[in-house]
Amino acid sequence: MRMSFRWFGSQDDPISLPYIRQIPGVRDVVGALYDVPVGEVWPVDKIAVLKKHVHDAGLTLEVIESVNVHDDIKIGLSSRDRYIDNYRQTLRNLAEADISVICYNFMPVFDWLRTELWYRLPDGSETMQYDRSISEAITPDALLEQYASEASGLSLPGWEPERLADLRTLFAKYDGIDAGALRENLKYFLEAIMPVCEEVGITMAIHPDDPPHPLFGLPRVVSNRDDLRWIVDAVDSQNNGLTLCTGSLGANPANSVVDIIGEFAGEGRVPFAHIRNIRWEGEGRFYESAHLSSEGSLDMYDIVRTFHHAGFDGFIRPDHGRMIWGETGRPGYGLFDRALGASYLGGLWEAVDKGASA
Ligand SMILES: [Mn+2]
Repeated sequence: MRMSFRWFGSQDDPISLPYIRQIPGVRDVVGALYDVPVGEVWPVDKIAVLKKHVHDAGLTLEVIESVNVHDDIKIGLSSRDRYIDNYRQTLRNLAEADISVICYNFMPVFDWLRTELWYRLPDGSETMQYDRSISEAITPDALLEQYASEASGLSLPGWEPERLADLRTLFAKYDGIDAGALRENLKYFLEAIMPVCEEVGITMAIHPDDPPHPLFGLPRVVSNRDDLRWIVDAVDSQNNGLTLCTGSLGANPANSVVDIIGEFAGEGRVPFAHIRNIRWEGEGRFYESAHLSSEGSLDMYDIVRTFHHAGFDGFIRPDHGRMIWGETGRPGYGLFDRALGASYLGGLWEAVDKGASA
């Protein structure tokens, strides 16, 4: 297991690499280029600069999160082939910098979604919360406005204003795209990029839908065990893998996160894991809790143990954290609570590891 930490780059992350270097057990940074428009090729020189920044701080960069997939690919428009060509070139360019894992998602229009970015917990910390009844009543435009005014001036990953500038046009393009069509478009994309992945040694790791259900009438096809099974079987290559995000899958109590880990990590199809906890608050409601089992609804010991038993040797990162100790910044991505999460997960791993060999 390699413990990693997400970083948004020197331009846009209030947290510096030297701070990340001081988190016990963390040696790997999960990074991305944020100034390349979705669908364009990531330039070799920009990747090299990112890599150098990370290395100069005494850290390594092998995981990219995310190389986003252009909506034309998800919709299956004829323009997709050009974007797929670009994606293939990006893969080659990243492989030149020894990148081995790429996290991506196939959610139409929106990435993750929360209805409250600063939900106050009884201990005074703030965290993100989701309430399905609110998401079903709000318009995407209103949500976008809420995020823009509440995100402390920092961009939110997956909610890039330029990409979402013309939401109505984007929504119209998805007209007639149901779950079946979206799935076939995912398969088309994977079949087109897998030969390059196999050639250059990159494993793709699809991130589950967050939250794991359809939104705004748009389909979602990465929400549960059967969806993951379909994806893994649709293109049966070891380079076609999953980002096992416990908080995303776990938001639906019907998903047995532990069983899903056992199944897919056991088959060696999980190169990357986001491990975080959530607290169910009733039908369609949850908030992102501190990582400890006692703070949320997921059993983190059971989760880590299942990864260990499956022989997991990929990358892990604490996912989102609460905002604590007066820290401000990008919701979910403060330093303190994620560092606590990394320490806690590292401790669980050591305990399981030593127990297994005792
Ligand atoms: Mn995640």
